[in-house]
Amino acid sequence: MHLDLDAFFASVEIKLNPLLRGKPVLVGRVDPHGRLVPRGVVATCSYEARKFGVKSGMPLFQALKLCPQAIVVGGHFEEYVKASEAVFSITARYAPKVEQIGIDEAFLDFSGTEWIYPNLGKIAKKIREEIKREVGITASIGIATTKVVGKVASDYQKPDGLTYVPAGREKEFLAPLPIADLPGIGRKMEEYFHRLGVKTLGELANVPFEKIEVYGKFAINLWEAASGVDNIWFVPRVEAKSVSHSETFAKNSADIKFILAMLQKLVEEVGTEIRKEGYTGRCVHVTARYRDFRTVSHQRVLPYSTSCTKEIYEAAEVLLKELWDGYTPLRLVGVGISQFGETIQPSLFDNVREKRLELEKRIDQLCEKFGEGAVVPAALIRLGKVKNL
Ligand code: DCP
Ligand code: CA
Repeated sequence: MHLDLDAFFASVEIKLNPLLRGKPVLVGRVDPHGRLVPRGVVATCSYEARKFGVKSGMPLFQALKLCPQAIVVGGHFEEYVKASEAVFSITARYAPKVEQIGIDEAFLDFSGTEWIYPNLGKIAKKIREEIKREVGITASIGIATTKVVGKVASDYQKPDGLTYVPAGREKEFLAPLPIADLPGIGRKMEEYFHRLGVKTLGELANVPFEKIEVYGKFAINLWEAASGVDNIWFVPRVEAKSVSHSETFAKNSADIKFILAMLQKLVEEVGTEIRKEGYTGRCVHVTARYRDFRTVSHQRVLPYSTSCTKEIYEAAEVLLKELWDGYTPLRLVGVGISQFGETIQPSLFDNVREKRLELEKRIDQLCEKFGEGAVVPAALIRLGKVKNL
């Protein structure tokens, strides 16, 4: 299932100021201080503005020429983050695995849950209703067996749409759509295929493999995707507020012990940083980059907010094992935590958790006093060895 919020920044602005509802609204890009960038570009716009041909990325002056009555707003980035966090805490109530792609988009993986959710359409409806009720904005959802088709399906009936592509009907669903509807096809690629006489995804899927192969791996990916094969990976575009650390290895590695030791080191860094800042977070995310730069990331929302290295590591290890194929060498791993500031839910384990946290805070103090690495978990000693090889 793929979920994408509609005209996201604009929808949040409209929620903040209901007088804007039904009007063409442009959200301008803002600088890091939250001020509108003069002569800036459109970050996004309401669907009413889109009727005039306004698009995101367009210079504001050009957008205002197309639609002079448009109202320009923006700059409430904290509100966008808050809305995004509220949306993804709703999805976490239902989906066992959420892979957030940007600030307003995620894949919800329901595989293996057929016995609890025999009808995914119903769950999607519930998620959309809860988002509307609790966050006050609309989401479009695509349900399909693969990520690519799910993503195209969530775009299919935007805004406020729900599209379900039954298993086995993927190719048929994609066939009549223009090739530009496939994520990853940019303007140049589109023109190139047009020159070959290929306009729809059905036509793309029917080009013989030999003809695609010569244009390289990227073209092969798109060709496979047009046939409904799942192979496109997405890299997060906008980072929500989070603390994360990553490291590119001196040498690509497929050694699980080395990779887990590296993960542990990065979690230690993340943990130390958030404890120092006094944050606790609920959403742990892990990224792995293959030697060919293919980048995959997974995240998991914990049942409670934490700043405890051990707890973050436990979640991170599971995530890494889920997303890495286990044999292709990696060039980088990263780990982070977000969704700060939620209240800690009391649990039976609170006593144990508190003691663990106390211990970690004491280690932080020792490290501050005697320098980084004064107290390290045994697993990290391996890193020293590997690095010296
Ligand atoms: N964004 C941005 N600059 C861009 C594109 C997007 O700042 N060039 C921001 C603003 C968007 C948000 O990211 O609201 C999400 O981007 P989407 O591409 O998903 O666009 P929208 O959510 O605005 O519209 P849609 O309804 O088409 O998903
Ligand atoms: Ca969106």
